[in-house]
Amino acid sequence: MKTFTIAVIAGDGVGTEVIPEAKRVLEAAVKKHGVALVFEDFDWGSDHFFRWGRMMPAGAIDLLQQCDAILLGAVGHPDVPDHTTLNGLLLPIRRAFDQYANIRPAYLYPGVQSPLAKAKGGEIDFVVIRENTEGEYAQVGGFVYHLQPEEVAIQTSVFTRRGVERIVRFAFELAVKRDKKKRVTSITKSNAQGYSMVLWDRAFKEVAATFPGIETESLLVDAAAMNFIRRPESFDVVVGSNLFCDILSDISAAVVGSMGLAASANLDPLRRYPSMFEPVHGSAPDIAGKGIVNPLAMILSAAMMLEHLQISAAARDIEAAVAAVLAEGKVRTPDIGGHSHTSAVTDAILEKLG
Ligand code: GGG
Repeated sequence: MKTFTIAVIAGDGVGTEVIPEAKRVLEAAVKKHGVALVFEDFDWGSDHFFRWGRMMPAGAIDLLQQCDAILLGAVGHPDVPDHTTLNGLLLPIRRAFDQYANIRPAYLYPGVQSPLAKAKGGEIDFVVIRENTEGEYAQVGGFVYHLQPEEVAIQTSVFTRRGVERIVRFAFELAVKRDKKKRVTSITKSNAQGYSMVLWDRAFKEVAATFPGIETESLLVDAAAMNFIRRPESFDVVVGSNLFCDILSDISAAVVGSMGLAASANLDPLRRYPSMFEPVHGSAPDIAGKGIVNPLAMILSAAMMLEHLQISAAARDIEAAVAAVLAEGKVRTPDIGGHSHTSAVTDAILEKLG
């Protein structure tokens, strides 16, 4: 029997609630396909920070590197600054394993109500591809006159030709593979960011020329934000920088019904290192501990992990089970208009998986 080792970082807040649900579903899904998963749990996150002064131990990356993939719940705690939690755990993992492609699907499941009155199930179906290792998240900068009245903060974005070309090429290859609208939309703000985003636009044009069968569109990020709401059905693959696509993928998640349905994959497309799979949502301290968090973003992220590990039949089984439960509409958490508890949603998925 083929066995995969999965590193599991539940993290903070609702992360600790959705991870056990994803494990239950994964175990049931792979069993039918002659595959075994061994979960290695790491208790890293804000509690680790309170005890040891760091979000994860010094040797964390070496431990993760031995695994086939990483499942992450959420990071963030009201008593720890957000830049500490993010720079202490999530961002170093993305960079250490060169997980340069962050894939964030936006699909309006039949049975889920979009806040957009005219949107019908199945009609919104696109993927946001976020550059995941550089750009505005490069952490280059510093303070001058730190904490003094005349304080200065400098934050520099880093856009490399290699980094832009590879993410844009990834987006085009995905548009070919999806075989849907065959359209790639590039997001920049080159009227204001006259160096980095101009480099992006040039690289986009050059890569696009090598994919003659794919239609292209270039939007400024403000126009993209508007069009995600005005004409979401027109998008197929959307590619943009680290910060822009982080923001836009919150809009796309809202448009397809809930952040609680938004899955994501942090991929090393070259498969040199483990890739990481996490819901787009954070630790959600406002609902943490109430047993009402929607587990489906985590469960769908776990399905993306199975797809990446080439256990595709099991991934498809999970996606079909999620679609069936959402279409029936009997069991759902409050974020999508229901009254069910987190574990009841997982139970319904397990029932569909048989
Ligand atoms: N699911 C992991 C998590 O907690 N994400 C929330 C977050 O703040 N992510 C930052 C980012 O993806 O840039």
